[in-house]
Amino acid sequence: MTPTITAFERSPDRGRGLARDMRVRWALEEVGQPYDVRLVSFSEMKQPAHRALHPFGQIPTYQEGELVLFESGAIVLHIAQRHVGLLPEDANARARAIAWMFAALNTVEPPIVDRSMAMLLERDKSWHEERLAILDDRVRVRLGELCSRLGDADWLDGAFSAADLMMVSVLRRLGGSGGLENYPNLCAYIARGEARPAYQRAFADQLAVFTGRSTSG
Ligand code: GTB
Repeated sequence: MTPTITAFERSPDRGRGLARDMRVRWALEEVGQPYDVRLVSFSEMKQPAHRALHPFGQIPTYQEGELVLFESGAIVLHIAQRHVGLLPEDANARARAIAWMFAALNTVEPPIVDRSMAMLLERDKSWHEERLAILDDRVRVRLGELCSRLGDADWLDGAFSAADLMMVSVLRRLGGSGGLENYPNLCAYIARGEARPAYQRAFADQLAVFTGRSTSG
């Protein structure tokens, strides 16, 4: 059964692949699962029909037959569990990869999102600079810790897995902020993720929504 995901009809990032449908597209490309995309407008996302799929009126959602999922982490985990290629076979290695997925979403992503929300919504506030310094510091702490753990390794724990897919997706949101410059190993890690053919296909497909160009053929 071909799953259907939802994505922004008009993404504010203008096709830079920062909205959370990108990580779902990437996972589906990694496992070779074809999928359909239903584009939704901001107003559609808040209508009852979409809220029946996503209680918070957001993207992405994932529909596969009777199954409806929301939350990009849950969706990527579902894809990784149902297909070969995104999680190790060994039970302990699999548990560690899932722990890293949670770390990406629960420990690394929050300070990054807080920072980007401050840049987006709070720039005109008198306290913006002061708050930004605090948020930058929180991001720096997490990046420093991640940088130390990754060291010279290619991926977080052995072979590429859904953990790396999620961590690279989260770190990409810092692109252009200057926040990654002091961490050459993290920059190289992101570049390794972005160089994967599955990433490239997913990126091209979400960009095509913005440019209106077809990616098939
Ligand atoms: N925890 C949920 C998940 O991981 O799936 C969060 C889902 C979420 O935040 N969805 C956003 C959304 O639907 C899109 S991805 N927002 C509309 C709303 O809440 O009304 C977040 C996002 C949006 C845009 C950019 N950008 O333009 O750079 C980056 C990230």
